[in-house]
Amino acid sequence: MTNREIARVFEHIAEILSIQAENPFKVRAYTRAAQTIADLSYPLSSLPSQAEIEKLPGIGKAIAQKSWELIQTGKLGYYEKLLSTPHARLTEFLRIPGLGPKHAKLIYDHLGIDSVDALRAAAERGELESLPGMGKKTQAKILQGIEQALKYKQRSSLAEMHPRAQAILEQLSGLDPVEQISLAGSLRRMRDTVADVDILVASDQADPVMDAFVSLPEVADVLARGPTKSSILTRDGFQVDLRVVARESFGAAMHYFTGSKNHNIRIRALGQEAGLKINEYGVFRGKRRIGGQTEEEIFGLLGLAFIPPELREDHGEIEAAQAGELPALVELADIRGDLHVHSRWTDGRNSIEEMALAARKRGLRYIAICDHSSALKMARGLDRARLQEQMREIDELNRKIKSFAVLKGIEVDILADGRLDLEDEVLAELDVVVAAVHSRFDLSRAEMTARLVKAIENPQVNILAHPTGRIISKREPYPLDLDAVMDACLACNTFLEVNSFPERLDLCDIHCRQARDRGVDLAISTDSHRIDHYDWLKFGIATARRGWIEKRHVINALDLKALRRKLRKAR
Ligand code: DGT
Ligand code: CA
Repeated sequence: MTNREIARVFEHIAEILSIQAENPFKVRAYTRAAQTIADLSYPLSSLPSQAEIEKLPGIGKAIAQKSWELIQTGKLGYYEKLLSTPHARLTEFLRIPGLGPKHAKLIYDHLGIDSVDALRAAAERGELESLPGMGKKTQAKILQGIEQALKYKQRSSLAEMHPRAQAILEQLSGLDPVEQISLAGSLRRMRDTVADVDILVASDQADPVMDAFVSLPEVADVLARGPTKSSILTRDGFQVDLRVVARESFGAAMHYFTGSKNHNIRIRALGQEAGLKINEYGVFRGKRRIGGQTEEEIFGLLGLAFIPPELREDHGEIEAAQAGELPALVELADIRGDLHVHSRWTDGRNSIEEMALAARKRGLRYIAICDHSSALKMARGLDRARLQEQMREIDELNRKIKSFAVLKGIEVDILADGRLDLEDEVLAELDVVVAAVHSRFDLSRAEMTARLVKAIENPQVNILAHPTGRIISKREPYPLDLDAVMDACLACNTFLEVNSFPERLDLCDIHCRQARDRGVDLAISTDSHRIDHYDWLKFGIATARRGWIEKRHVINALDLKALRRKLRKAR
């Protein structure tokens, strides 16, 4: 069974248990285990024993035992028993916004409804409104939730959504009654994919803000227009939720609606231990409100330093904050150069000079021109002769251009057997060698690992580009023993890339964290094919920040002299 399949079993168990109103701690244990397993970089089934599974974070004995049973037999007795209850079918209802486990069970218990189609029909006939504790309003909300769930099952990429959200934010921030405004939700945490856009406004006049929001030019459909919350559907098909709160609650609402949910649950529990109630309105001791205007205040009342949004996943950030050991995350301004840039010589749109000047204008001090090698025929990859011609152009440019350096590089293809697409003595003339896989994604895990390790061990190679080959929502990472890859990097002083290309973000956040833990340094690169692609650097930075990466882990945060030293040592 794959990690995904195992994680799915545990997620489903958690959902069934929540509908059965089981102990919330038990439900959460399964959710956490599912998350841990889904995020692993190697197959759970490669672990030799139940005891090894139990060592994973967030997996206790009972779940380790169930994992082992699944791996050994492909089945799980406990799960099969749950599946035979009617509640297993009701988990479909949890995909409907506004419909929680309690209502799911209530609807089933009273009406015997166990499918979304039947639920929709019942809601349309008005049969839900008479159920205890429901009413017309809830019924309408469920109906709307069903429409929504059917329309938008997919998540969009961060890079696709971020600029659109920003555009909406800018239009609203100009309004008079808007005192403060911010993105919230997964977009503020800079997750690589997001389901919707969450925006938060502080204002004492919600009405005009809501009016402006639902009449934005982007709006295709108004899903809800309320005094504190409105939702729209944009023309390009994504949902934006706007919440307006009082200024004194802005920090509390920001914290709550930024999430993640798992992080919030932990923070609320910490509050409880300290005798405090923390919700989206503020921090309360008994009836008395003692904070909530800023997020800093909330963390402060718990004795914690400010936790950057990118870290709020309950992946250890709360423990780190308690110990005073939060990482000093890398920032956009730390970056000195870009070590993966294309030009018109292959599939880029701009000349080397244009790429250089645009980078300098953005405050960078160097770029490495890394065009493709000849194996990549689609991109008119460079052979030895053209590469040498390109190197002469770069020499000339460097004589001309001031306070900036263009490094000679290549994005050399890694052939199926791990050899490179250019001879070592050609590569030796370059400043930076970036190696990448662009073909034969079908190798086995062992073959792919050996292929990459061989490239990493080549003394000419400095950086492994987009190491896992994933294309967000389109192509899974190829099977790979990333631990072995990282060990090879460490042994040979080779670095891993965080590719900022919107569909890649590869390494991903979790793999960045793994690199940090293993001591492998990173290059955060844009892979720009035209000058405006430099904008993508912020997504690479965000990905690295989500992986707890600090400036000291990033080789292109070094100035040119230190970078050259670092690279020379590697070659
Ligand atoms: P998404 O939309 O799936 O990309 O991810 P988020 O994190 O933006 O999730 P969303 O939009 O459903 O909710 C925004 C935030 O609101 C979420 O990160 C945390 C908070 N939140 C939502 N539902 C709950 C909840 O049931 N409990 C708690 N503690 N927080 C919640
Ligand atoms: Ca969201």
